[in-house]
Amino acid sequence: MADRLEILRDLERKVLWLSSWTIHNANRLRANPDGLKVGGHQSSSASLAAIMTALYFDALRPEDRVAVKPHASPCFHAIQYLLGHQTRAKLENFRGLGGAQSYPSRTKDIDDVDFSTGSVGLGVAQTVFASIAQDFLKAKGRAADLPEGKMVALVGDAELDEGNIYEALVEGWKHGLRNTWWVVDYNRQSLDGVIHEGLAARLESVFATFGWDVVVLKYGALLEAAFAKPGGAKLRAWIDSCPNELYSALTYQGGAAWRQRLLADHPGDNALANLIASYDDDALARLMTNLGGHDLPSLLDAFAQARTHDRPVCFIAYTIKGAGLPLAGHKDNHAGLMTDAQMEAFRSACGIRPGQEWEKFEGLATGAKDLQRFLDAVPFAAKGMRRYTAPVLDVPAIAPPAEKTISTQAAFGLMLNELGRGDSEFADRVATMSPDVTVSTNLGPWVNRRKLFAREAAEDLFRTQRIPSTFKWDRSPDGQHVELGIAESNLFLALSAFGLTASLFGERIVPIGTVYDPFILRGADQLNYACYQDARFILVATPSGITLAPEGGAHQSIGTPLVGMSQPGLLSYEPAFADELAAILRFAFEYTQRDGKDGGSIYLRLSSRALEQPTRQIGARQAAEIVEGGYWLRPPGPSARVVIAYTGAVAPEAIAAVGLLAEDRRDVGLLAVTSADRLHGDWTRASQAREAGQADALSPIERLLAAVPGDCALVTVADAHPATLGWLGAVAGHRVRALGVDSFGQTGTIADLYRHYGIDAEAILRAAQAIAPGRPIRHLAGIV
Ligand SMILES: Cc1ncc(C[n+]2csc(CCOP(=O)(O)OP(=O)(O)O)c2C)c(N)n1
Ligand SMILES: [Mg+2]
Repeated sequence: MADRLEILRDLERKVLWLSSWTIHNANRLRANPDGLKVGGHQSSSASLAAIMTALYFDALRPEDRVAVKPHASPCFHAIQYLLGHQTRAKLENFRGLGGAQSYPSRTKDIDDVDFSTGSVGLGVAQTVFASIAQDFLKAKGRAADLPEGKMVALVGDAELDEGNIYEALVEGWKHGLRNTWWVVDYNRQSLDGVIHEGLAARLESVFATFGWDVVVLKYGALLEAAFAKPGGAKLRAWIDSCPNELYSALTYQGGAAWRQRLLADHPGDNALANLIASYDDDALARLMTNLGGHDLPSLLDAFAQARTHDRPVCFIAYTIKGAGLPLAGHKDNHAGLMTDAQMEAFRSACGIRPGQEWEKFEGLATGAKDLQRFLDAVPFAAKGMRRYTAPVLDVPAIAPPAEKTISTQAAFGLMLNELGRGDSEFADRVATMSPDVTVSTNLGPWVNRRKLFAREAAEDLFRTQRIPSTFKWDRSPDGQHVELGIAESNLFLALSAFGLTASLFGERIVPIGTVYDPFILRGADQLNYACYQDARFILVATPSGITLAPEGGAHQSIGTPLVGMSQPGLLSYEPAFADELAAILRFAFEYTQRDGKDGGSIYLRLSSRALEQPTRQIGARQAAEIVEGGYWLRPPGPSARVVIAYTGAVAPEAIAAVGLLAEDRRDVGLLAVTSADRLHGDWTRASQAREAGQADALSPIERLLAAVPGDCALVTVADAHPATLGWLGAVAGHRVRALGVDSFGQTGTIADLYRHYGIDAEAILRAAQAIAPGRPIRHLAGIV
C-alpha cells in the first residue's frame, strides 16, 4: 500500500481539481438564461482543500459534526463524492435546481451535511451550542452509545468579523465549552479585498482569554526547512513583517516577483540571496506559499494532538486564497472564475485526460485499488451516513389553568409548571432556554422544578443561606433549563442546536425558548437559520405589541406577526385566551416532532395583559379550529353588514365593539383568529391545489368566510401591523378596513395606547360605521 501521506496528497489534489471543475463545469455547460454566471467560489474552496482533506480523510470521526464555511461547499461536495455520498449528476448540476447546493444544506443536499451554512458566522457559532447540547445529553446519560464528538467549524478569517461569533464565545465560556474546534482559514482575504493587518494576534488573545487552546499553523515544512538554512532567519523575519496586501499581490504575481522583492528588500545580504538563488521561479513560488494551512503533515499533527483532550481549540491556519490555482492571492478573486484556457492548463497539469474529469482515480500517483481501499477505510465514513432519528414522544395532557382572569404569558408559565410537576418522559426531554428573561417570561416555576443545567452541580447560594427568594435555582447535570446571557442570537442558535439533537445525536429534545417578542428581530437571521436547517423548537415570544404599554416603544413589537407569517418552517400563533393556548401547546408538542415537511417549529406570540376568560369547555372540534387558525366567537347572521376579526390581546376591544354594534347593526359576526399564519398558508395551498385541478380543495378561512354575505365588510384588528389580518378581505372579496399599529409605540396605559393607535373599541366602531354605513352607531354618537 502506498504511503499514507502520499495518498492524502493525492486526495488533496483531487479535491482541489474536483471542486474547481464542478464550478467550472457548471458555468461552462449550463448557459444561464438570466445572463448570469452560475457562479461558485473556486478560490475560497481552494483555500481549504488541504485542511478539509486532512479533516475528512484522516482526523474526523463519525461522531464529529462539522459546519463548513459556506463558500467551501464545492470542496465539501467533492470530498463526499470521493467517499461515495455525493453523485456525479448532482455535481454536474451544481447550483442548478435539485443539484448540489451553493452552500451546504442539511435539507437540500444528499451528502450528509451536519449544519447548513450560508449566512456567515452562524454555522461557526452553531458548533458552540451543538457542543452544549451534546453535554446536556451526556450529563443525563443519553446518547450513551455515541462517543463524544468534536463540533468543528471551518471558519473564514473575514467571517470572524461577525459579532454573533463573539457572543457565542462568551456563552461557551460560561458553560465550560468542550470538544469544539474552530479551524480558521487565515487567507487574509475577504470578499472585497485584503483583511486588516494583525488580526491573527488579536484573535490569539481573544481565544486565549476565553480559555481556548490556540494552535497557529503558519509555516509549512518547505518554509521551515528554508528557515533552517543560512539566510533563513531573515526570510522568516521578512515574511512575518510583510503586509497582507503585499503578500497577496506577490502570490498572484509568482516566482519572479517574489525574487525581485526579496532581493530589493535585502540589499547586500549574501546569505539570503544565495538561499533564494537555490530555488527556481516555480520552486520559489511554491516555497513562499507553503503556509501551514496547506501543509498536510502539520495539519494532521495538529488535529491528532487536539483529539487527545476535550478543550476547545482554535486553529489559525495560514492559507492562500486560491492556492494551487492561477487566481491565487488576487484580491478580486472571491467570485473569480478560471477561464477555459486556465482550466485546460490546470487539467493537463493534474494529468487528467479530456473526458475523464469526473473519474475519481484519474491522474493520481496512487493506484485505483489502493486509493479505493484507503477511501473505504476512512474513519469518518466508516459508519456510512451519520443521520439519526428518534422515537416520537407521547404528549401528556395539558389543561388550561382555572384562573378567571389571566394573560397568555401567565397561563403559559402555569402550564409549563404543571408539565414540570408531572413525570412524563416528554417533560424529561424538554429543554428550556431564555436570554436572561427566564423570570420575566414566567419560566421561573418550571425552573424551580427542573433546575438549571450545569455539568457540575451547585446549590443556589441564596437557598443554602436561607435568604427568602421565589426561585430555587440549583444547578445540576440533570437540570433542564439552559441559562443564557442576554444575547438573543445565542437563544436562536441554541434552539437550533437543541432542535437538531434527534438527527445529530439520536436523542429527541423538545427545546422551548422564551424571549421578549420585539427582540426576535435581534436574532431574526439566526431564527431563519434554525428554520432553514429544519431544527425543531417552540419559541415563546412574550410580552408583545403595544399592549406592553408603559414599557414604551423600544420594547413594543409591531412587525413580528409578519415575521411569523413569512418565515418558512415556523408556524406562528397568537391566542387570546388560556384555553386556546392549551390547545395550541398540545398541538405544538406533537407538530414539532413530525417528520419532514409535515412538521416544523412553532412561534407563540403571547401577552402579559390579563384577560377575563370565557366560560366554556373546549371540545375536540373547537380545539381543531383553534389549531387551524380561527373560529367564530359569534357567527355572522344572514343580514350581517359588518364582521370584526381580531387576533390576540385586543380580544376585549373586539368583543366590546361587537356588543355595542349589535344595537345598530344586525347579525354582526366576531371572528377569533388564533393564527393568521396558518390561515394564510392553508388558503395559499388550497388555491394552488385548485389551480392544479383539485376543484374541491377548500381552506379553513374560506370555509369560515363562506358564512359572511358578499356585501358585508370586515374590520380587522390586531396589536401588530395591519397587514397581519388585512389580507382576509381578499379571501372571498370582502371590503376590509385593517386596524393595527404602524408607527413606533409610546409609553402609557393600555387604554391610552389603544386609543392613540386606533385599536380600541371606538376605533373599531368608527371603522365599522365608515365601511358599513347604515344607521348612525348610537354609541359613537354619544361620544361625539
Ligand atoms: C451574513 C453574511 N454577510 C455577507 C455575506 C457575503 N459573503 C460571502 S463570503 C464573504 C467574505 C468571506 O470572507 P472569508 O470569511 O475570509 O472567506 P474566504 O472567501 O476568504 O475563504 C462575504 C462577505 C454572507 N454570506 N453572509
Ligand atoms: Mg478569507
